[in-house]
Amino acid sequence: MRDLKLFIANKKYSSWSFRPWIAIKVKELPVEEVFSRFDFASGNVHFAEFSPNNQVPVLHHGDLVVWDSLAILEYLAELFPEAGLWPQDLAARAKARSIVSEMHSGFSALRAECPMNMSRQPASKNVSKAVIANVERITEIWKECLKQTGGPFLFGDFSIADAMFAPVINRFAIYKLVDDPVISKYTKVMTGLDAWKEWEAAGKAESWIVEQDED
Ligand SMILES: N[C@@H](CCC(=O)N[C@@H](CS)C(=O)NCC(=O)O)C(=O)O
Repeated sequence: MRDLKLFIANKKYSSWSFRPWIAIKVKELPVEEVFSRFDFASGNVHFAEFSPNNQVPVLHHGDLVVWDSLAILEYLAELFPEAGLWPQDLAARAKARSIVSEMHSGFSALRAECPMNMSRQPASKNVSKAVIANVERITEIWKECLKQTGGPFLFGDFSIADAMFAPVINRFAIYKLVDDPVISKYTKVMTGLDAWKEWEAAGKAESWIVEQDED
């Protein structure tokens, strides 16, 4: 497979980039990474060189351009069916798509108040009731999936569901939002992945600061 390029931004902060990136690494897909750092002062105008909506992530496959993290993951799942990006079982796949869609279209309070940040030292923070409700709902989803499948990932093997929730693992940890043994175990599984360690180390090594993602 030639000419597959994933355009991403800062590993410290870019939660949307992290989703397809971690799936590509875990499944060892032949996709080249192209890094382009944030420049919010300019409105990230340089993203227009490769992105139709001025955002990352974006996947280029030859002349084809696919944007939006979930659309990219769906395309990769079709391009590499043997990778098992979605669960094999029809009912499990439907459930995985349901929770992925809930993540993609929801939890805005958590995303706005608690940005992903690979360098933040874990410390609790005052959050709104809306964030607490988001955290409770995500905890409920994860616990139900892990109970039903037995883990170690949400649907047994690593899938798009784990990739889509990966930034939430970081948010829960750095803002100390959950204290639950099942969530701790799942967090250890995710943060123990070589792919996770590689992304985190690269994020920590970045010196650029995005003020609105720091507190
Ligand atoms: N729904 C989109 C969101 C993409 C998005 O918000 N990306 C952020 C980076 S994590 C971005 O490019 N921000 C730059 C900007 O909006 O100027 C997705 O899933 O890919």
